[in-house]
Amino acid sequence: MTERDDAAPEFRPYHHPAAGWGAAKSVSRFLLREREFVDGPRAVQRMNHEDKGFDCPGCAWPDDLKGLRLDICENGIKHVTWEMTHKRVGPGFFAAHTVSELAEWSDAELEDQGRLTHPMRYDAATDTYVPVPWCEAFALVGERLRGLDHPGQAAFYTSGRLGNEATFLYQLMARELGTNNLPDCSNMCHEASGRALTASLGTGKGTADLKDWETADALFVLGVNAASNAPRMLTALAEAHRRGASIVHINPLVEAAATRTIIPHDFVNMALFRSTPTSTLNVQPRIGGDMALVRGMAKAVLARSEDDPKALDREFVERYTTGFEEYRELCAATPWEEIERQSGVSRATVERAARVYREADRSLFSWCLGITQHEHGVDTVREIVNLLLLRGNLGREGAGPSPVRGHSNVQGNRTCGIDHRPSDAFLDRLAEACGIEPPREHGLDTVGTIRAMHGGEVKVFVGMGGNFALAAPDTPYTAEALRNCELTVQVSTKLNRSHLVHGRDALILPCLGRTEKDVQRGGEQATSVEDSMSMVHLSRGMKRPASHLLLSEPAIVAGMARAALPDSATPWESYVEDYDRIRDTMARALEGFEDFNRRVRLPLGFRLRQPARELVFLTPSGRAEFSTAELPDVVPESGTLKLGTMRSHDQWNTTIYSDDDRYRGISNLRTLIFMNEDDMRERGLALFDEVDVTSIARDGSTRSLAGYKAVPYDIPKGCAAGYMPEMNVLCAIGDHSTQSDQPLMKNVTVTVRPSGSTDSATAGD
Ligand SMILES: Nc1nc2c(c(=O)[nH]1)N[C@H]1C(S)=C(S)[C@@H](COP(=O)(O)OP(=O)(O)OC[C@H]3O[C@@H](n4cnc5c(=O)[nH]c(N)nc54)[C@H](O)[C@@H]3O)O[C@H]1N2
Ligand SMILES: Nc1nc2c(c(=O)[nH]1)N[C@H]1C(S)=C(S)[C@@H](COP(=O)(O)OP(=O)(O)OC[C@H]3O[C@@H](n4cnc5c(=O)[nH]c(N)nc54)[C@H](O)[C@@H]3O)O[C@H]1N2
Ligand SMILES: [Mo]
Repeated sequence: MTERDDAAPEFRPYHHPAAGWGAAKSVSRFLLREREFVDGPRAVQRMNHEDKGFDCPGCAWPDDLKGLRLDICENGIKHVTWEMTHKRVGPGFFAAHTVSELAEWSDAELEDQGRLTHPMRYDAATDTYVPVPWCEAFALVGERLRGLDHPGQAAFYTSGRLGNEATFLYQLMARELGTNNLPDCSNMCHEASGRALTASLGTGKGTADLKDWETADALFVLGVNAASNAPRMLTALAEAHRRGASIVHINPLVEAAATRTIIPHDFVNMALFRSTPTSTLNVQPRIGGDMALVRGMAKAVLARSEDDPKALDREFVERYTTGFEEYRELCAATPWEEIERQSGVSRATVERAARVYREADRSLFSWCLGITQHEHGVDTVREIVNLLLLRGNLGREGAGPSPVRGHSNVQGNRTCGIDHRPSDAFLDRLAEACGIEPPREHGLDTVGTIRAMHGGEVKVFVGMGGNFALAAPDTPYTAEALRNCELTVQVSTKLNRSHLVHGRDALILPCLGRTEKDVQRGGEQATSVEDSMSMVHLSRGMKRPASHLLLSEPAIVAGMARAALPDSATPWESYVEDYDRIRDTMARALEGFEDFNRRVRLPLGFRLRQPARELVFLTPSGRAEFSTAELPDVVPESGTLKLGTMRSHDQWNTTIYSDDDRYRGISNLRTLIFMNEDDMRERGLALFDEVDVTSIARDGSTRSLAGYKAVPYDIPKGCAAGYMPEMNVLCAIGDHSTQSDQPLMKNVTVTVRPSGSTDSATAGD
């Protein structure tokens, strides 16, 4: 990024297919910059390869079931290369720069320093980080944790990279200490999906797998920017199109995946510039309008079923579901005018989408943050399930719900115990398998932890990966919260903002990345991960570690645990010597992990059982449950817009690779706001005019970003979009869903006015 700082911003709408040569060019530029021409391509060949390679640390899209094809993507390559950079940030660097000085650097510059090499401790006298031996670092963590009045004064954050074995040890440590304060990144992404699917179907995960993607007659993709954030989905979409399936994209923006693609590994098509369409219908609801849209589709299906019995799968509904009559009445009682107004989509278009659904024998629904990061995220996912149930699109091939998860192992983290609201059944089994007495009281999630740190109730914060200071909402409030801690510990691979926004004491603990060899006393180790579709398989690094001082994540957890729990009967040391021993305990403690060590070594690993997939519903009624929530009011008030914060093509959450967003036609600019042309005209704005964006929180408080550039975009009137994490400043800490506690990152009420103007003169309508 630094090299392009002075370049002028550009906006040139993108008319090429997604992936293909544009992606290839971007990758080679990136490899060159990271000086990885030798190792990068070799590593990439080892990625996602049956049991011999490592799992791509990028997104959670599953590996090709055939296991033969190199199914990789531009952003996965960037992500791996980012970890394997030759640059290093060691004690010399920290000695040369005070923390106050580093705080002035941009986030991209911080990460660009390379891999962390030494454990470091903050020294207040010199305002620098100084090297600290591992044993002293662990001793400090142990001392502070033991010194707390009660274990609830500590919180243990997880970013979704962490392998299953380290995850299991981490939650075990927290629970042995006596707390369920296990905030994680899924509190910000798919908490709503988990809660909705549990309520409706009794399983918190999707039921579809890649085979289902390959056999569905209709694919519905809601609120995902697939070409950037799950690029391997492009292959599934293009193949679906080739075999004649319908593909409906539901998104306020027409993203690149909703047009055409050149499948990255399809070399013949790459050579001939031959692209495949990836969409048959694009529907652009207003931000937050999806629930009304899905309700409308259900209404249309039900109306049709009065003349056409085939429109509804009555047998399925009667046999496996409950609450159908109430839902049918609710749909009938929801007027079309309300559906049109709340969705922002005409009745004709809703009916068109409904017809695609009705005419398909097998339908699959996929979604991501565009659906979940709303007040009514849970209700919307349940509404999607309602629609699926109407036609028995569950428990059979080619059908079902398929949420696209974010971080590569975020789903595995939850499976292996990162849950601030664990069930009694989970805790009972953990207690039995590990001989501990876990706490029963629910713990704090991400927003709860920030508030508790701010209020002084949480004093020790441990971040297992991630970049909490930037990823969390309300950046200045979160910074105050972290600074209020007695001790912050960040287990990281690269320097980031969370190292500079720290507690009175602070540690940076550098760990091995997923691409690196992990050698313990028992030999070379592999760790397991679970993808979006519940496949668990082994990941084995092959690169020499970035520094001989790096420890593996299981070793770091064990080091902290032994220092904090001197009387623990858990064999921490023995676990770290050989991860098979951790897996043996996991096999006893976790549902579905029986015979773990053998099954995880099968060529493609194994799939965790999904009861709902087999039409077994672990709900109170023992059936799939229809929901009957009222439609929320999502129409922006006069003068305001609804803003969704999202990722550019060239970033990985808080890691920014460049200031470009290729598929949206943007170069050299991140401080922008995409707006509807009418909304711009009403405010007297032209392309790149500078604006002040002010958010209005539920409690009436306001937060502002000045000097953003307006960009006219094909987005419904009343809606706007811009980039996280810069825009997290606008997300008020109190604005989280009452259904999921997820921050409302896709639903921020804002006013936009030309920079320097006054409120009343220019606020549009
Ligand atoms: N390259 C890359 N890959 C990634 C990530 C990354 O940062 N970079 N992040 C990973 C993580 S942790 C996650 S959780 C996922 C995130 O994957 P996405 O969910 O794709 O992430 P966002 O960029 O937030 O994009 C959300 C999409 O939702 C749309 N949207 C906004 N509001 C609404 C709405 O109200 N309704 C509908 N239907 N759509 C809406 C936006 O237009 C955008 O297309 O990706 C993962 N993969
Ligand atoms: N406004 C807004 N905010 C959002 C979102 C949004 O859509 N809008 N999305 C939310 C979502 S879905 C998520 S998941 C969060 C992301 O939140 P996080 O997961 O907390 O953030 P990342 O940017 O993925 O973390 C990057 C850091 O992880 C560390 N790291 C990388 N690899 C490893 C590893 O192998 N081990 C360890 N220990 N550390 C490693 C590096 O030091 C790097 O700097 O952001 C959330 N914030
Ligand atoms: Mo995420």
